[in-house]
Amino acid sequence: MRHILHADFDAFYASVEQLDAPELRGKPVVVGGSAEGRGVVASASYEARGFGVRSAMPMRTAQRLCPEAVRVGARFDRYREISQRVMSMFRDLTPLVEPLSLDEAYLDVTAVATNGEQPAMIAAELRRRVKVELGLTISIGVATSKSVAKIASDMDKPDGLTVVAPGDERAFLAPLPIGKLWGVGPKTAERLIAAGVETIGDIARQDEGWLVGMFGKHGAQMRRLALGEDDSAVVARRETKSVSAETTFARDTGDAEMLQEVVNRLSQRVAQQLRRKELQGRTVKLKLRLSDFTTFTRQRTLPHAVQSADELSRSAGELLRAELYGRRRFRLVGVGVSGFERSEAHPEEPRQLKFVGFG
Ligand code: TTP
Ligand code: MG
Repeated sequence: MRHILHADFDAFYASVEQLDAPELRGKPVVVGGSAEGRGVVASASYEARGFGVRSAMPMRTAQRLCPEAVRVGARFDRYREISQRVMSMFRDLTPLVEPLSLDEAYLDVTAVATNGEQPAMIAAELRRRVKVELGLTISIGVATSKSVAKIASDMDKPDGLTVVAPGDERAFLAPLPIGKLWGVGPKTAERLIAAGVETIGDIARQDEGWLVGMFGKHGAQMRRLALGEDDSAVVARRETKSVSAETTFARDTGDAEMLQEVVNRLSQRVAQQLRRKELQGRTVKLKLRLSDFTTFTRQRTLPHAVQSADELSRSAGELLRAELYGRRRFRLVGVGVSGFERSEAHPEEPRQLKFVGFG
């Protein structure tokens, strides 16, 4: 049996703003772009939620619902810094930490619990430590699986702790609306409700064949989750510190044109990874290995963060040209980027459920 925690900061961006500006504490605060700029609410303090303000709502609507709300622009560097600190607190407890976003992670504390500590106590102590050391509240769900822990962490927000004891999973889930179940989006929910299935308990009671008939393989999975059966593992992931690509030549070369072409190709590969991880970096690195196996790197830090293959190959190309002298021949070339800032093409758009920058 596993013991899993799902931890999620309360009103993360808004709480960080209230932490850094004490005059905002106790007040309705919304983080996001301005109404004039057609901004969207990224995070709303619980005071603002009392007025009906929610994430992903147009800022204009938020201001209509709560005219006295204070709007603050997002400060991603600060959120990232706090995120790194909380993730490292999690890792003090267990290496099995799976971040889902800046403010949310699964922790597998099975080994810690085997040493005699109750999972509920582990969670309570973690919440205390976050409050004392970061000045922020985090809600935690404790359960024997990821999916139940995630639902549990949301039950008693803000500043909540919900423990689902082993064996209680099915009873805990039964009264909850189907939309809480992982994988039940609005469309699936609509079809289920039309068939009279409204709670997770209703799903658990259905015949598996009926669910499979409606939703295929996904229907069987839905039923298992509704019964509290989920044996998916917590997959430890660390923050990406750098992204790189390199290649070793079949034959050493000193040909400037060919080397630049290789740099271009590697830059494309790196740029693709950066895009996928939504990262951009300020430090561009070129790695070189000579025929005699001497290996060294040259790097430069740019005034602004880059992501595109063009910008990468230009910078790496300049570093390369400075190394092409004499009869030097190369065995290996690599291109890398570090010094990340998260690329925020559309920072205020509703975020997807993924942990950008980790993995
Ligand atoms: P959430 O954990 O979903 O929201 P929250 O922490 O603000 O509030 P709570 O957990 O107490 O319900 O998301 C974490 C952060 O991610 C949030 O503070 C801002 C950002 N975010 C967006 O930028 N857009 C969104 O649509 C959502 C949901 C979150
Ligand atoms: Mg949160």
